[in-house]
Amino acid sequence: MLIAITRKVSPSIGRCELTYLERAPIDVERARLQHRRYEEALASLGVQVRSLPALPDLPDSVFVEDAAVVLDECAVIARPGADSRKPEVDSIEEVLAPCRKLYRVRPPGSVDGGDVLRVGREVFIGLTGRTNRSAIDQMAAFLRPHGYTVRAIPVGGCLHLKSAVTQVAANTLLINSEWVSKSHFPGMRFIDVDPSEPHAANALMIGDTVIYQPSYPATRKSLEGAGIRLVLVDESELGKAEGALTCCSLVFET
Ligand code: CIR
Repeated sequence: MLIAITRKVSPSIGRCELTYLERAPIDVERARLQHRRYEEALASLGVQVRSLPALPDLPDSVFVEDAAVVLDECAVIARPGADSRKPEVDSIEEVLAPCRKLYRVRPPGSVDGGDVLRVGREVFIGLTGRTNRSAIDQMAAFLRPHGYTVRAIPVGGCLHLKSAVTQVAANTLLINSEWVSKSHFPGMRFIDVDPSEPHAANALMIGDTVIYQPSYPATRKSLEGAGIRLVLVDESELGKAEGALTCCSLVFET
């Protein structure tokens, strides 16, 4: 059975980290409502949702994906690149401790879970403003004994690797190749985001269904044309905090 860890939207979300977006007012109630719909979409797909309480002092803590990387055999507690986000890992570590053997990224390493894309036994990790070589080397050492190959992937123009590429079906990646090169993913099939929708590459695959945002109709057509079943969830309010779909949960097998 799949479990999804989520966290309620912090009342301080308006003070979130921003890298590529100008600050715009965030309607906290609307963000909460959209986030509840996201949790309901996960539940409708048979996922058991464990929704953690909001952390008022940690503006970005709704984006639980960045605090850890959970694999079948173990989990890595991340060390987020933004200082304001480093304390987010403590409560996630508590939640994961009974579920997995844990590894921890140590200084000078920093990594956001949003930079980590697992496809089968390959773990692709974006080199970004948040994630550095030291963390990638540490993760390679943790994961190699479990049979994973870790690859460092240059990313440019967006916050995280998974802003640029996510998995949407077996062997199939949804990609914005302006931000990450297809050459790093040999043997994969690709669906390109529509050029008018650069932010459209972040999708959350749950089994054979993909949770996707309604705000990218052109890319959505390509996904549907490829026979991919979509469940639409609007997370546009959290989009103002540079969040998307994968970042709002940690999904793993119980
Ligand atoms: C940040 O800049 O860290 C947050 N405002 C957004 C994080 C989004 N996380 C993700 O895509 N994995």
